[in-house]
Amino acid sequence: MHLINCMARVLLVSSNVTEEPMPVYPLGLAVVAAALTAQGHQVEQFDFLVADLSLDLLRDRIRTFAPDYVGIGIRNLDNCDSLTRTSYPTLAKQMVEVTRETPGIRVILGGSGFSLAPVELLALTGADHGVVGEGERAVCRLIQELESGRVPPPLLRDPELLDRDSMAAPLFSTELVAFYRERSGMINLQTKRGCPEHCVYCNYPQLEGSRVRPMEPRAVVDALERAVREHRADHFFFTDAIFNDREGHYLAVVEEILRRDLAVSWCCYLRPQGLGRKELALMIRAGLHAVELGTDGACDTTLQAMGKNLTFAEVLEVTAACAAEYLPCAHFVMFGGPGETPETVAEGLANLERLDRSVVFAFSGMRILPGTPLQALALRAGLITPGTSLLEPAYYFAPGLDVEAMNREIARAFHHRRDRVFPPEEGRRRQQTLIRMGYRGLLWDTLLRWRPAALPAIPNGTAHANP
Ligand code: B12
Ligand code: SF4
Repeated sequence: MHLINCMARVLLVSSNVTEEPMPVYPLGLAVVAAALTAQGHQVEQFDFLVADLSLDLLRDRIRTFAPDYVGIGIRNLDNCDSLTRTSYPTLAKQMVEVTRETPGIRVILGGSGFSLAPVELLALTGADHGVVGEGERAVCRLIQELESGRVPPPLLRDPELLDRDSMAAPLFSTELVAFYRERSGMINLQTKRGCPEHCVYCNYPQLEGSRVRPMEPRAVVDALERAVREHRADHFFFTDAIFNDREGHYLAVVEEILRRDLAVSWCCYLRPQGLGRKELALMIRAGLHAVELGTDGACDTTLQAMGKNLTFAEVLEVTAACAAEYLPCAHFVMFGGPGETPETVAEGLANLERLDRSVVFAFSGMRILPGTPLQALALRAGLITPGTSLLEPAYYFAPGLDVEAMNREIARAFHHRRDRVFPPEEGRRRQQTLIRMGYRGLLWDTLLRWRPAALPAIPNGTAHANP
């Protein structure tokens, strides 16, 4: 893209105030900030959580910075917990109202939450434009169009997925890094986009595409190194949908970290399949200190009904490899979805008992996200209608299943085990206790009773080990 003549002032605002399971750095916003800055625009970043949820501080920033455009990032629609429901989009509406107090500002929405229900969110908030999906190129084009006096449609989506040279590295803000290091002990980075799997409930392929698009390993590690050097960050979360892609691109990133001998520690999502001690050991040498496993189903019947392309035997194998390498791991498992019956609940709970030396988080029901195969299943089962807005959380429960009985069974099986968490509210309660005790980071790793062999020291006084 050519550099535009007109430089605009753009205020990027993160509307995410979720602190569970931890506050997360607004990475998408930082990526968009980098792309706009590279185009010559003057960009400032404002985080509503850092600003203590103060609309007055937003008002002040708009007054002092006098932006031409305000870009509001909507990351989450809700917390995906059927037992304690939340909904966040009204916050973005209030922010749009604040910008409207100053005439002439154009408001652009974007982010993963926004991209799930763009039409509804544009209508709800009254914003001028929205960018669906990847933002870095689309938002530059949108502003270029507007600056040239053209009138683009309200909703834009980049017609093509970005390639490895056009995915931007984040522009971290010193103020925000300091806040998130203090509050959650880590910041985040992405090494690739896309997921080729077809899990029925999941919208990641919709958000990022179904082709794995790795970033240049050197560029990823440059960003990591910059964050260490410029912001004293030392602990990271790689936000890839699946870090251990089948083609093994992740190993190139790991090797690049090792080659530069960076003293960082990090965690990521791993697919519990095709992963042995050799790969884990290499990652641990490069700083991996804990993993979140996308297990999702507790027995083969439900794994298959979810389209996971995964067996419970494979889950057991990877869990054993993690345990052998003293790598803390956590499983996230949903009950009540397609194919669930009282028999599969019993089988699943018995299977989970076999997951040694790992934490298990269980969830009741599956959030129905727009555009997923689960939405079609729910329509067919009469759980929702074509007119149901999925902006407010709706959950899939297998027709005929006694949900209360299932929840009781899970609670009973998890009772008295500190490495088993259900209902999710229980996780929040424990999280608050650990935070009060001064812990930061993933926190669930503190629920394991054994101490990992090569536990990295987390400077700034926070810990990731057992209390
Ligand atoms: C990694 C991840 C996590 C990690 C984060 C770790 C960390 N330290 O960062 C963990 C496990 C902690 C987590 C937790 C949660 N997550 Co999460 N997470 C993700 C994931 C996989 C990637 C997010 C990411 O960083 N992407 C990389 C960045 C670069 O991409 P991006 O943010 O989408 O930004 C791009 C565009 O959206 C756009 N863009 C972004 N902002 C803006 C702003 C403007 C103005 C514009 C124009 C464009 C734009 O441009 C960017 C660059 O292309 C997404 C799913 C996905 N594939 O996107 C879910 C996702 C964001 N999470 C989701 C949810 C619900 C949650 C939780 C509430 C779950 C829970 N109950 O615990 C919590 C909330 C945490 C919090 N404090 O906000 C949902 C949100 C939507 C929804 N259903 O409400 C998603 C989409 C997954 C899903 N199933 O739908 N999450
Ligand atoms: S659940 Fe994980 S593996 Fe399945 S489609 Fe989503 S990101 Fe891919």
